[in-house]
Amino acid sequence: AQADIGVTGLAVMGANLARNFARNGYTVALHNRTAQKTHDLMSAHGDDGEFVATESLKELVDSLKAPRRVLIMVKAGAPVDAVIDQLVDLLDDGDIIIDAGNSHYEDTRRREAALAEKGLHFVGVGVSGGEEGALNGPAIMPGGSRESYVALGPLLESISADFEGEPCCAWIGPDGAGHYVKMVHNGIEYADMQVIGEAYDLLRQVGGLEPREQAGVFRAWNETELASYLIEITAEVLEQVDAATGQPLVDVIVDEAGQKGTGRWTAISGLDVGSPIGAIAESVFARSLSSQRAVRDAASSVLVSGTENVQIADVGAFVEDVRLALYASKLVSYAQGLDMLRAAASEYGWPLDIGTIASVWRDGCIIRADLLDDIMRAFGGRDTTRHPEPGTTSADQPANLLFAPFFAEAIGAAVPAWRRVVSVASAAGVPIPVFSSALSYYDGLRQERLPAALTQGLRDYFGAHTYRRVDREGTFHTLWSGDRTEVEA
Ligand code: NBP
Repeated sequence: AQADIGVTGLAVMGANLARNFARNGYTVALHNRTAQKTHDLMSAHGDDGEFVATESLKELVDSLKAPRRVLIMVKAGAPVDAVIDQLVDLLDDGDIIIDAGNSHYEDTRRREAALAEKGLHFVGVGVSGGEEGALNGPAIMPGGSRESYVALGPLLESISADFEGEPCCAWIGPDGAGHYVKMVHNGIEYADMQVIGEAYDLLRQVGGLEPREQAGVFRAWNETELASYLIEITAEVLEQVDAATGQPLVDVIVDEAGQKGTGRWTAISGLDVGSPIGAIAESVFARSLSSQRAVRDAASSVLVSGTENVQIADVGAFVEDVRLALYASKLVSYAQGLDMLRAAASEYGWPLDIGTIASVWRDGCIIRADLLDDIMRAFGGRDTTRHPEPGTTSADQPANLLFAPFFAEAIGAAVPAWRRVVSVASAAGVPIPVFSSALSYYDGLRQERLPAALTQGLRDYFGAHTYRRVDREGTFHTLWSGDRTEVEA
């Protein structure tokens, strides 16, 4: 036995991760259900490093050093269970099964518990960065036991992206924590893309800027605090001209956004853990709305616009307002995603450290951005030994990203522009679900009194759900159908 790690599932992601391990000096055993993929990988990239090609899972397992580390990279769902079932009988106590696909965290929790009973470590690992990241350095979010990280962490850290010498990989927390954090990363990614879309739509419909001009705008924005991978590639996409028609490519792409499910999972989990992640949920809904082609076609002939004729006197000033609205909305979606992590930590008993999680997202993943370094700092920096009580933050960490002095000031400076943009968009009839819901979240947070008081009154009226008072301890009910006096409940 000479291989350091085995990889089973050699479609694009598995093949690239295997090559990444080999290029970093590890001997990698290879396996795929259909052996042809293994042969193809060997003939195309066999000289990337040391590989051991195998034809069966038994052969794969037999080629591994102890504790054996087998990384599964097959289609999420039933295929993962099918591979685990075959591996269980081949492995020994203390061996490690790694699932690096996009599995749902509840599946990971279930698998981890079942395999722990058999003496095996099961590590659900979130991997972000697409095909290219897998090959050259993704962001890696491993869950599972801390013990398993001792044997596995060094391998993962050596293949991850690094940000100024620090690996974009750290132990996240037990059982499903790694896959959960990856899921929330994707939820934030949905919101990041939606706010970019809203900015583009406003610059086009209200500002009158064509895609090619906007490519320059986004390129300039990439030199500001918005600097990020997604802003950078927005410029590339907007600049692209369709060879067949000579039109901007964006104008010939059907305007129905697809989704593979991680945004939906994030929204569902946000509801489950009671975290107000409106900006993220709205970005999922925006994709769903876009895909309702028949309804949209019907609506456009039935629903009037009621818009005002909006004149933009100073396009340059408008562009800057939109930039600030984008930045503020983006901060809110990060604040919501991180708040959701805290709520989930409490729900599932995970000692999640937000500073360390932000550090992992600084490079390699799709949401990589200069902003994440600032977020990491706001949460006390990267400290892989800091494991706050589940659901809490340590003393040096803010209760909400927006309360950190750096971000309170940044969002405060953007608020006037943000309000102008939301007003203009509303008057012009341009849909901005995330810009506007993020602003409402901001205002909801800072409001001294919310209409929730009236909600409580209504709940007490129709359902005797009781309410608390601002001036006295206790729980109260008004006898609505009687003499309307108040009683202590
Ligand atoms: P796919 O998700 O397309 O899965 C194909 C692989 O699964 C092949 O190796 C296939 O073997 C294997 N497989 C299937 Br399907 N059913 C199997 C079964 N019952 N038993 C054993 N093997 C089975 O591959 P991918 O696009 O490389 O993605 C892998 C994972 O990584 C997924 O969870 C995905 O969501 C995640 N991910 C993908 C990206 C991305 O950018 N593509 C990024 C991040 C994460 P075969 O060759 O014999 O059919």
